[in-house]
Amino acid sequence: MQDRNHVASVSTTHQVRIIENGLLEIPMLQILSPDGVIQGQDEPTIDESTAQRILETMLFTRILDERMVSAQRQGRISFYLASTGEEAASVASAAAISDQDMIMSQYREQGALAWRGYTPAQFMDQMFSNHNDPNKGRQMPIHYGDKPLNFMTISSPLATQIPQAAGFAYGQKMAGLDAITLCYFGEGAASEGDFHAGLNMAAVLACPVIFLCRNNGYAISTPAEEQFAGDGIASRGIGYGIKTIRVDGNDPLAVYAATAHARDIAIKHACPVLIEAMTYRLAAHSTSDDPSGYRSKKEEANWQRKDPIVRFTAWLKRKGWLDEDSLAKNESAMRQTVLTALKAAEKEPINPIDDLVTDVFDHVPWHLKEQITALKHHIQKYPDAYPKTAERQQ
Ligand SMILES: Cc1ncc(C[n+]2csc(CCOP(=O)(O)OP(=O)(O)O)c2C)c(N)n1
Repeated sequence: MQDRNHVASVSTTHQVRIIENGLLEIPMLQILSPDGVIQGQDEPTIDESTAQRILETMLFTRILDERMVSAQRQGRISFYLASTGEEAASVASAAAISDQDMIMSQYREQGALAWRGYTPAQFMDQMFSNHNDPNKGRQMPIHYGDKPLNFMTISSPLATQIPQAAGFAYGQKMAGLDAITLCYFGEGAASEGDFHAGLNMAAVLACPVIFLCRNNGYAISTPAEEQFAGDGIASRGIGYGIKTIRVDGNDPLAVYAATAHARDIAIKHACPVLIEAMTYRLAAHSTSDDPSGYRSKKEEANWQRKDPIVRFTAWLKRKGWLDEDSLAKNESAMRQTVLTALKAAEKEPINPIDDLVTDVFDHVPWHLKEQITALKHHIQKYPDAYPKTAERQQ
């Protein structure tokens, strides 16, 4: 009987050898240059209507983000998180999988949800926490979720979706489904223990899950270099025995190609794949953040030149797949649709305050009853501190 080696393979050396960063080169897949020119020889395999829809969805996401950051500044919603500059990482990856696949995201992947067909009204109802919000107003703005669209509800604690995605994908495999789970997260979330537990579980149990890390350089104000010393997040995938791709996250064609390839592998070999999408958070972390305190305008300008929407528009024009007049009309129609949906959602009543604690537990426990009574007294005492819609419900 042969000895077990406990590792993939063992070669022997007779000198002390240190294995360190840089020994394994992890290249970054890029198909479009920042000015929208195809790199390499192969024309990407993407059809015209998919390419046009990717551009439209990226544009919609940017318009939605701009509008909602303003809405927060005007005091109409409490909080917002923009994905400006990172639209390709979410939209082009969602475009490359099947609508039957599950998506478990962090909070900056509204582009993937827009791709799936979440409507402007649905976005707004959630953000205004009105009575149409399936979360019944219990979540902060941007914590979307939609069962029919196979989009798991977003939760704030970082990285919880990573082991959940491994488990969900394991279930898909056990059920014999031709489906995978696409799990998004940031490089900051990859510092959580859940990232390591989730990746190891997915590798050992051979779960058909794509882990897509948006490495946008910052976890709020903490730059990536203060967060880890290894070669990004890709090197960790290899460490866990997971097939790994590093991709230019601002190149929609590269993200699309990498994700489509990853999905094929995940289904064919029933295994996880890690994609590290190199991108940049052009936006502030959230409406509660001011990046001028921790990064330079010059750095931001460098990345503005790599804008995925500008890059993709240039390629579509070159390809003859873009009608500029209809794009301009489309853009103004999108602005109008977003604004109309916003105005409609803010007029809708919110749910009764009691919804905060009902249909969470079978029976409302005593401590939640006490809290809801105290809250109602507080609202009665300080009515001006609460939204008018809340007053109407009292
Ligand atoms: C467990 C946990 N710790 C800390 C936070 C606070 N927090 C919210 S977002 C964030 C940064 C996450 O950065 P990253 O994962 O890189 O995503 P990005 O915001 O850059 O898209 C932190 C620390 C949290 N939500 N959950």
